[in-house]
Amino acid sequence: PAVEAAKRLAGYAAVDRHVGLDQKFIGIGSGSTVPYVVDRIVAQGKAANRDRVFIPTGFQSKELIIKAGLTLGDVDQYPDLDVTIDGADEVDDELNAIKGGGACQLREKVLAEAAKVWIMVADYRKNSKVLGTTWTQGIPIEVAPFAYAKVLTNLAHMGSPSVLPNGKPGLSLRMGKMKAGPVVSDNGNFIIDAPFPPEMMENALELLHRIKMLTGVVEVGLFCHMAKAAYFGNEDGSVSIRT
Ligand code: DER
Repeated sequence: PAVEAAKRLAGYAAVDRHVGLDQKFIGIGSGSTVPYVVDRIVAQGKAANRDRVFIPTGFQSKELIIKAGLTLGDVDQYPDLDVTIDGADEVDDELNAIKGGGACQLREKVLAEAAKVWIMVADYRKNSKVLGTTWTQGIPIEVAPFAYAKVLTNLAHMGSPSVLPNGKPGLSLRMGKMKAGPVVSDNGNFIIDAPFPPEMMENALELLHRIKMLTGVVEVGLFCHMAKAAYFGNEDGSVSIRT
């Protein structure tokens, strides 16, 4: 309940600050925090939402918009957004983020770049200094299925460990839980989770560029120098805002 309350705090605060009547074209991200963003937008009332269009970052986000009775749009029709609000798996003190826990990072990054303002919302667990401190599962990387084995090998050569210091699996192809075989993204690709040691995560932008250049990589779950602000709900009912 403390985490849910914190997610709600972050979602509400971000909407109150960044979704006004001037914001018509709004990107909605993925995960368990953005439903509070949508709730807060719906609470602004029918008149406020009548002329707005909401663009999703994937299946879950699309369903959220439809169920909320908001107008659904596509990034093809609305390539320039006023604001996109999305969750994050971890955020460092320079507003770099690990994203892709929900395997939606390709469309999320497209909508992040399409927006004049990109905002992250998260509970206190995601508020970090160096990426990889709290989100230890690794950087989610969307890869073309044909190339996944080669990309795994290249990531291992780059220094991604197959076993974490705590003994848990490290570098790996993300497997389905209630589905035999690997997770398949909304774009029909696989996801590799690649942890890296702290000294490599400290330079997230350099790591992003090195990973993105590997043949077969479609998109990397590192969002560097993109966010205008991150809103963290705290256990004590306060909200921390990093800009
Ligand atoms: O995949 C993502 O990047 C999503 O935004 C998600 O992982 C955010 O996490 P949340 O469910 O804690 O909001």
